[in-house]
Amino acid sequence: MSLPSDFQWGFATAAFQVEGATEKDGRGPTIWDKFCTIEGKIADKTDGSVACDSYNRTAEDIALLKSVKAKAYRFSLSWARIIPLGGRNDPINQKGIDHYVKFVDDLLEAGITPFITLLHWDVPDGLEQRYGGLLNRTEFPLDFEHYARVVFKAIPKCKNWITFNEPFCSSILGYSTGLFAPGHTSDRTKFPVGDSSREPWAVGHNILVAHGRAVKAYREEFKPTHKGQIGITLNGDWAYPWDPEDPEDVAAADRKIEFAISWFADPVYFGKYPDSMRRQLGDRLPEFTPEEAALVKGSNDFYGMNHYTADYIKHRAQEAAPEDFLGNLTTHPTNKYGEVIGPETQSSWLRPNPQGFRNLINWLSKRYGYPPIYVTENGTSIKGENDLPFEKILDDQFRVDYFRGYIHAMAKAVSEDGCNVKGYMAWSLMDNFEWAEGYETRFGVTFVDYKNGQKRTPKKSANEMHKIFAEVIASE
Ligand code: PNW
Repeated sequence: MSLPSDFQWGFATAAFQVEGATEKDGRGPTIWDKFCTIEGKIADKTDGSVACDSYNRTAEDIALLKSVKAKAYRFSLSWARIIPLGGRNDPINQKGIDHYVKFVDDLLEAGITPFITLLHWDVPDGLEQRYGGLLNRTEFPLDFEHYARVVFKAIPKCKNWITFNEPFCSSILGYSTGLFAPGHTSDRTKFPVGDSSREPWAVGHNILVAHGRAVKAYREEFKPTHKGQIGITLNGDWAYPWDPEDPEDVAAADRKIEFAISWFADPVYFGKYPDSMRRQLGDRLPEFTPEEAALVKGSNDFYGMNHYTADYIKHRAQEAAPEDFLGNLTTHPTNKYGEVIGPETQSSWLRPNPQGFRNLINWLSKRYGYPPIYVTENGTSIKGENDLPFEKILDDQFRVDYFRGYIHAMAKAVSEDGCNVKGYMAWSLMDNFEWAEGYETRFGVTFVDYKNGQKRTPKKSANEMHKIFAEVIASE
C-alpha cells in the first residue's frame, strides 16, 4: 500500500466539452463556438452546442460521481457565462455565477471535493474581437485577473484552483498547427493565417503573466481567509531517446520535455525560460520584464500534471525552421530496435506507456524540488471504440488496464521514489466533445449516447476505478 489515506482521486471534464447550452442564461460566444463553424476544422462537423448537456444535468452528473465513489471532481468554468464579453469593464452575468455556486454547493453536499479550472481553452470571443485575445500582452492578463477575482469572491468554498489548462496546447495548437481555436497557422493553404514563428511564444508568455496576476490576487485577497491552493496545469509526455547509446538523442529527449513543459514550468519555479529555448528561439521568445518575472516566479502552490503518453525522440542535425516548435528533433512511436512504445489508440498522438508516467513524475520532482503534484488528467481513447456495439463499448478492458498500469506506476513514484503526488483525476468522467476530433473519439469512463438524449451509462472502467485505488491506498 503506497498512497496516503488523504489521497484525492476522481474524474475531470471541461466546460466546452460537456456543458452544451451555449446560448442559455446569457452565455456569450467563445473562440471555440466560432472555430467549430469554420469548414474542415472539426472531424465530424459537430460543435459544443449540446455536447453532454451537463449544464442542465448537474444533479445527474453528481449522482454519477457518487455512484463511482469519486472523492474529487475537476471541471472548468465557462468565462463567457460569468462575463459574457470577457473584459474587466463588461457586465457580469449573475445567472452564470449562480449556476456554478450551486454546483459547488451540491458537490460538497455529496462529499465531493471540487477542483476548478478557470480557463480550459474557451476564451470569450468578445476578447478575441476586441484585441486579439491571448495575443494581447497588456489587456489579456488584466481581464483574466479580473475574471479570476470575480470567481474567487463568488466561490469561497472551493479550495483547489487551476488557472489555465495546458498552455502548450493553447499556444501551439491554437497559433502554430491551427488544429485548435482560434486556428492561426503559417500554412498558407489553411485559414486563418497567422505568424507561427512568433505568435505561439507570445501567447505562452501572456498566459504565464495572466496566471501570475490571478495567483497574486488569490494569495493577497482570498487565500488568507479561504485557505485554498492554486496552480497551473501543464501537459507533457515522457520522452525516451530513439537510440539510448547516442548522446545526441539522449540530450534531444531531455530538450523535448523542456520545450513542452519547462517552457512554462521554469518561469513558474525559476522566473526564466529554459536556456535551450532561448538558444533556439532568440528574440522570438519574449523576455520577462522584472515586474512580470516577479509575478510568475513562485506562482504555484502545486503542480497540475496532465499526462497521457510517451514518445521516442531522435536528434535532428538540420537547423530548425521558425515554426518547429520542438526544435531540432523528431518524435517516433518506435525506437532504433523497432520496439513500439505502446499499443495504438483512437488518438494518433496517444500510446500507453505507464513506465513513462513514473519517469516523468521523477523528472519533474527532481527539477522543481519535489513540489506537491496533482495529476489533473490521465486517460485513454480506444481504437475503434465508437464503432463497437453498445455492450462491447461498456466492456472497456483496454481502458481499465491503462488506468491500472498508470495508477500503479504513480503509486511507485510516491512510495519508492519519494515523489509528492497528492491527487489524481482521470480523463474523463464521460465521453465528450473531443475538440477537433468531435464526438467520434471517446475518453469517458461513462458512455454518452448522443443519439438518445445524451443518456449516460457507466463503462466497466467507471466501476473499476475505486478498486484500482483500493490496491494502492491503505485505507480504501
Ligand atoms: C487534453 N495532443 O488535451 C485536454 O486537456 C482535454 O481537454 C482533452 O480532451 C484530453 O487531453 C484528451 O485529448 C490534449 O495532441 C489534446 O498531444 C491534444 C493533445 C494533448 C492533450
